[in-house]
Amino acid sequence: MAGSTRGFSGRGSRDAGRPARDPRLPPGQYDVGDDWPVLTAEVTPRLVPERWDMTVNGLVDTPTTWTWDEVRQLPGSEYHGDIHCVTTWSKLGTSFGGVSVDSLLDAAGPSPEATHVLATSTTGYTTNLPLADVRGGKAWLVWTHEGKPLSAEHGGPVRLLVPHLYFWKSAKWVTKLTLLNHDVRGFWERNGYHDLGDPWREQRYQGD
Ligand SMILES: Nc1nc2c(c(=O)[nH]1)N[C@H]1C(S)=C(S)[C@@H](COP(=O)(O)O)O[C@H]1N2
Ligand SMILES: [Mo]
Repeated sequence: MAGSTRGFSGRGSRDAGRPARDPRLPPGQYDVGDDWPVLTAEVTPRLVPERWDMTVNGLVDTPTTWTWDEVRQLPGSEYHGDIHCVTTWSKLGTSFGGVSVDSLLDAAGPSPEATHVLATSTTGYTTNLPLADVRGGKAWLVWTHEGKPLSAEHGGPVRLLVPHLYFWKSAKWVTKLTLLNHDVRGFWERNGYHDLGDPWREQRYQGD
């Protein structure tokens, strides 16, 4: 086989010489590079970690609250991968450290009828998720980014991270997950954003 066609197989000549689109980018997204934009609908709260806590309540066997010290004693878990904001930036190959949401749910014990989660921030920001989308290693509570403490602008001391969905689902300054037997729209979902928000299906707005 002729070696000269290497890299061009299956592409029209129109694409010859253009860099290939990174396959990690969902449709309609661009690579923001080393930047990390801040997108916040409210004033950034300055939280003292020692006074922050995390509650899992609603349809669970044992409603549970963890202090900052207690949450850091749960088994550590990291995410290495990409994040995607609905405003079309994606940040590729980044990393976060914290705990899996599974650890919290395992302790609280979701009731069989629980189907959805409403995440609430200390600021009152809310976002809704199917329970299945925060279980099975798909969601984290994180307090480090690339090895350093998460800044207040990006949700520190602790934010939710649900990287397989658009980033508005990753509530900054998260303090509560409430398990429900129905879906209740959060802040952006009431303002027209999609209830699920899968970037690979471009679920940006209600009806997408
Ligand atoms: N509490 C809270 N969480 C939030 C938001 C917010 O306004 N308040 N914005 C959401 C949106 S729209 C996005 S894209 C990401 C932005 O996170 P970043 O500022 O760390 O990039 O946080 C999400 N979590
Ligand atoms: Mo966003």
